[in-house]
Amino acid sequence: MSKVIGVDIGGTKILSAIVDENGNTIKTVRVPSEGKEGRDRILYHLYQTIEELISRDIIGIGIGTAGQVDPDTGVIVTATPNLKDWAGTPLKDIIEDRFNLPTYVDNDGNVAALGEWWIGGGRGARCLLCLTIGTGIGSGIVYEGKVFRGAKGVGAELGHMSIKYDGIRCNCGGIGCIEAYASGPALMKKLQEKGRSFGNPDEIQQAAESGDRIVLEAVKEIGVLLGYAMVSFINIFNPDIILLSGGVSNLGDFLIGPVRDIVDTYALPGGRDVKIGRAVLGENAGVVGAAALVYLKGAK
Ligand code: BMX
Ligand code: ZN
Repeated sequence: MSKVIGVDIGGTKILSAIVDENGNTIKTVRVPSEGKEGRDRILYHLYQTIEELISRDIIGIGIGTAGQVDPDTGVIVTATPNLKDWAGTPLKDIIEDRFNLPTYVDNDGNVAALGEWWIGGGRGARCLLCLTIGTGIGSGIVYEGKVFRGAKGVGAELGHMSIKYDGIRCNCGGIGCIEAYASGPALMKKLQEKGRSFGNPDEIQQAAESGDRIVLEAVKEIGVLLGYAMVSFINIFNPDIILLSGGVSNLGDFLIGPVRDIVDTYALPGGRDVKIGRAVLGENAGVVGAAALVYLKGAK
C-alpha cells in the first residue's frame, strides 16, 4: 500500500505522520517549530521530521502550514510573526529539491478541514467549516467536496474576522480579529489578567473539569466571542457542520456550550440547525489532510 508523509506546521509545533491511502496514521513525529525564531529554524525542524519518516514506500509529501499559501506554486504569500520570515518561502520547490518527491503545500486550516472531510467528522458534509484554535485561529472550508480557497488561494482565513472595529490589534495587523480574543495565547492572557497562570491548554482543561470558577468564566467569555464570529460565518456560508480542533478545542462543551447559545440566539434562523462539535481526528486532522492533498492531487 502506498504511503505519504503529511506535515502540519503551526506557530508552536510541527506534527508529521506517515499516512496510508485510507487515512490511517501510522507513525507520528512531533518537533517544535520555533516559528518566532524565523525561517531557518522552521526549515531545520521540518527537514528533521521528514528525514525521520522517509522511506522507499513514500510516494509524496503533503504540507499544511500556517500562513497564506499559494497552493499552485507552494509559495508562502504572507505570514504573521508566529512564523517569522516565512513569507516568500518557496516551500514546494525547497522540499521537492531536497527529497525528490512530489510535494503539495496548502494552509494548515485548509488541510485540517480537508482531513475531517476525507475521513473524519465532516464526511458527507456539503459545507464543512473547520476552525483550528491553537497559537492562532486557522480555518478551512470544504464545499461540495472542494477546498474553498478564493481567487488566489489565500482566502478562508476566518480567524481574522473582526468582531470589534475599535478592539485590540491582531498579530496580522488588523483590529478586533477573533484570533486576538479566542486563540490559545489570548485565553492564557485573559487568565493571567484574572490572576491565574497556566503552562499549557491541558492544565486549563483540568482546572475547568475540576470546576475552577475563574477558568470557567474565562472560557465562557472567549466562547461567547467565538459565538459572535460563528454567527457571521453561519450567515455567510450556511455550513451544515462546524468542527473545532486545536488545543483550545479540548475544552469541549465548556467552550462549545456558550458558542451554541450565541448561535441559537443570533444566527439568522435558516442556518441555526448547524452542527457544532469537535474534530474527530483531533490534533491529527492537519497531518491527515496534508496527506490527502497528495492522494487527491491538491484537492482542487
Ligand atoms: C494565523 C495565520 C493563519 C493560520 C492560523 C493558525 C500565520 C503564520 N498564521 O491566523 O494562516 O492558519 O494562525 O495557525 O500567518 P497555528 O499557528 O495556530 O497553527
Ligand atoms: Zn487578524
